[in-house]
Amino acid sequence: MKTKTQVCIIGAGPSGLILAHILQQVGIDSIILEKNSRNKILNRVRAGIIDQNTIDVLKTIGFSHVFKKQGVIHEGFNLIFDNQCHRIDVNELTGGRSVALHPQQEIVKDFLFHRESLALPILFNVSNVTIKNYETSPQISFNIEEEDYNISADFVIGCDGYHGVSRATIPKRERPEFFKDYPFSWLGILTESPRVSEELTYASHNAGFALISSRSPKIQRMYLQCPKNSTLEEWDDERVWSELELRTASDSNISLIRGEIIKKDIVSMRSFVCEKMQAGRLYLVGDAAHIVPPSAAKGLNLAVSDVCLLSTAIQDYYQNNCSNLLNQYEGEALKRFWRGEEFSNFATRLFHKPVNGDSFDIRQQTSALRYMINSRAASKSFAENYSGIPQDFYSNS
Ligand code: RFL
Ligand code: PHB
Repeated sequence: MKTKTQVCIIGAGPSGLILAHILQQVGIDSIILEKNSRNKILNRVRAGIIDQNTIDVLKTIGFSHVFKKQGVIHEGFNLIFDNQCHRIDVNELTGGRSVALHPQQEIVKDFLFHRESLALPILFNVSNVTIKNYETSPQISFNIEEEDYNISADFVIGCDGYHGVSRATIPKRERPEFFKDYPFSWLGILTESPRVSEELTYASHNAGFALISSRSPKIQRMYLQCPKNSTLEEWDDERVWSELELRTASDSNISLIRGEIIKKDIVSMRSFVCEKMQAGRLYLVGDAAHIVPPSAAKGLNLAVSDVCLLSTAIQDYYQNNCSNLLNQYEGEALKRFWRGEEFSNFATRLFHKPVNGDSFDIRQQTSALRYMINSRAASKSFAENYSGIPQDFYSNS
């Protein structure tokens, strides 16, 4: 096994795999260390929607074939409230920007298979990852099946998600962190049933939020707002379907078709940001540094935004012996992250039933939804954020 590399990447989620791919394309070598098995990472169900910025990145780095498939590009979405269905035409409102239904497992699969086809190093079932000397010359030690291993690297990149070890390596007193917990969760289901609409449907109802998304023409992904401490035992299939039907009922022809529920999970809703994204030669990327509630489908896109900034900076370091972009990484990434965080928080408040909300809160929410539907300025602003703020927005601020 190699014991030296230019970039050691912790975590084989989308951040780690896409970063390794971009680095490889510009001749920079990396090793990926992943704590889970290959099978587990290939079967992890998470994001469904990617925005225009991520679509553009995937196209640029050689994955454009995905977007030629029918039904992948979504030019808008449906929003149901007061039992009326409104279509938000994202493409028209933004002058040509869209989102894509491209499930996270497909992204992980594509990048993993590609890396394996090139026989590039990725180690699974790695435990006890420890990062030392990250200020000057990183040393990464770990175990695989009780055996000890060590790697030295020019850089170590934490792509190991919210619960990873990389962020925790930086002393807590050096990490300014911001946290917001929401007073509800999501119950997610995967069901074997046909697609009922060509685009996603978000519903804001007195009984709570619901979302109809999809994974394939035969497998649908749906979510329901549920109490924060809800357990799966409280949600038998009959209750799930009747709540989904109640919350998504409307004057449109979107009508759920019940099928077998093949997976149920509870998703926590929280916002978190660690403003220390660099410590010496250790950098944090994606969920390792920050998370958003999934209401506005932003988390993976913000991770890909970090990957782009950092890969360009690492390339500049090796090709031009210049550290300026590396030094700017944290500030640039945080500017983009806080935009996504604010929008995710906004969408969460807009769509969800306020918990313990008094009649004042509920009237404010209704007014905000009406404004979003009826004001071109408001729907334009939503569409601009949902499809991903273009990168040139950040060039002068
Ligand atoms: P990940 O995907 O968590 O990957 C981290 C990887 O690191 C590994 N790891 C370690 N490896 C080695 N040593 C350790 N000590 C390690 N600790 C952890 C893990 O096993 C894993 O393989 O982070 P990454 O790559 O930054 O990607 C972030 C995205 O996964 C996340 O932002 C999105 O899933 C968020 N999200 C969505 N984002 C979107 O842009 N669009 C969506 O439609 C969308 N839907 C969602 C979502 C997140 C959801 N949940 C479950 C919170 C829907 C849901 C329900
Ligand atoms: C999903 O398909 O999992 C999904 C889609 C849109 C969201 C959140 C999750 O806003």
